[in-house]
Amino acid sequence: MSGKVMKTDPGMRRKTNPSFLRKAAEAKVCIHKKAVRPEGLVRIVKGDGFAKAALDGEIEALPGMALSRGERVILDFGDHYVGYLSIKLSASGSHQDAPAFLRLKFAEIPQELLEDSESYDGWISRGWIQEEFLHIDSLGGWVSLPRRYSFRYLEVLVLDTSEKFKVCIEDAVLEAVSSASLEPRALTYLPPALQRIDRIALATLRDCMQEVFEDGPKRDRRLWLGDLRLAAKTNYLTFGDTELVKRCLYLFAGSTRDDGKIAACLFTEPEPECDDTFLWDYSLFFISVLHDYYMETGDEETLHDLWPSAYRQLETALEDMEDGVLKESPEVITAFIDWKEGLDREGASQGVWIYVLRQASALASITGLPGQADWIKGLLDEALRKARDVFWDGSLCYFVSRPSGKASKITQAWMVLSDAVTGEDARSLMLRTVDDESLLGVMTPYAYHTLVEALLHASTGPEDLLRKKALDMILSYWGRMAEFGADTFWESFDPEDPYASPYGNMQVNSFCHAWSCTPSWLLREYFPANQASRPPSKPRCSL
Ligand code: RAM
Repeated sequence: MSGKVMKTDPGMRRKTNPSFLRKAAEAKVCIHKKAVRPEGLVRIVKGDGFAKAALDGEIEALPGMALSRGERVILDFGDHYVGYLSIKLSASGSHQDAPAFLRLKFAEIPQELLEDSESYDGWISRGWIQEEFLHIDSLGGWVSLPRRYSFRYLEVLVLDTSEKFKVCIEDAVLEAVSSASLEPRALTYLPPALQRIDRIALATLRDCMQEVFEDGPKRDRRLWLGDLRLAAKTNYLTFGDTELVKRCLYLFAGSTRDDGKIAACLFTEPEPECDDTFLWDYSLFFISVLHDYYMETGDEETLHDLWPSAYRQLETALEDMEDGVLKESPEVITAFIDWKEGLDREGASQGVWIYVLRQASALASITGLPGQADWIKGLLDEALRKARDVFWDGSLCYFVSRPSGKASKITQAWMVLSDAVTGEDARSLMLRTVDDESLLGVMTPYAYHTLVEALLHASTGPEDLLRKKALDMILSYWGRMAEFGADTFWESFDPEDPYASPYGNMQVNSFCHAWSCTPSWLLREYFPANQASRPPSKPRCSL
């Protein structure tokens, strides 16, 4: 973690647009429910990297097990799910003469069950740790927990009974929830390792698709714009739920700062309300999500409704810029880009700016007022000029960032993705970038995605080495998480340091995080069954 915190504006005034919030409510999606029962009993085994779960008994044995003080059992639900748990308990022995005192711990990955929440020392709330302490005065019947959990493993630890009775778990059932309805087609033509990655990526997105695209159903359980952009793109090619994207767009435009600036994230409970955290790139990505949604659906009404909100993001972005370039603050994270320690964000932000200006330009030509398209064109010309003049270092042959003057992989990737550099220049830049360990690397799947997409975007044809490099990165990064036993992909993962956390302690990491579902998009988009029928890479704005 960089020591910097995200920019917040606690004193801000909010503005709501009731008509947009009404449209968000009308687009409300259907939550599908499925009853899931545990499949087996497991124990957690330490090993290289993360701990693993090993079979420890048949599930049929569970009701016959009588647990006394200090005893525990771990139920394995067979896959990662999000939902509500009910557990049927009874007492064995004499009449229950004291409360049964239980600890229930829910884990997305086995490693979480080895961590001690008492030792938690991270900088975000320990309240995210999925752990409950229950006093049950009268055992005998179902106990339903009110909270929604995101997990595969449930550990029940008996903290205390009495000398006279023990606790039995007769049954457990999870009501799993998701708004994803389709079963996306499997990529059976790909090698098994990639098919496995695709399956895990789909499960990740499925479990993040709730009433909105949540960033992670364990944490933060809310709608973040940067995550939404990637989840929505992946969803178009898989679950195909365009209503859910529309709902999220109207929510963001329906609750903003009073000057129309869109926040980095939004809460939906008890009422939709934007957060007071602002990330320069995330606000701009509202334009990107609207652009992609319109390209996917051709939904004129939504475009016309939301274009003014999108356009406003360009105007407010300028407040954090100086001389055509984002001005990064030494104290706060103005643009997110990645969690990578030591990252200067100005260079990559210039790429984001160009990327979004191109999409805004496309939308303005359809729906903008007179003068808007010209204004955007002026900004784009200036942004491209500044990319060269301010950030290109001809002696290093890389885009460098300020203030350190260092080059990072993510800066090259965003410059390529935005077509600030094109053709053979982009290709050779990405070829050098991918293997040059002197460049600052990336940390999150969010940033790994950007690198892989840039490799694919710069590739010139089916046989291009860049495509192989992109696949290698998918296999070595997402594939490594799979080897570590991931059922869904994680928020943060450093193959060199699997325990690293942006929050100072991995107990609060999310192990099902929407921004890491993108292999399902990249594989479908760039490696379709019939390669020859597809262009090597998509033009940015295909209007
Ligand atoms: C974290 C979450 C979220 C991300 C922000 C920037 O709080 O992981 O997904 O978008 O950071």
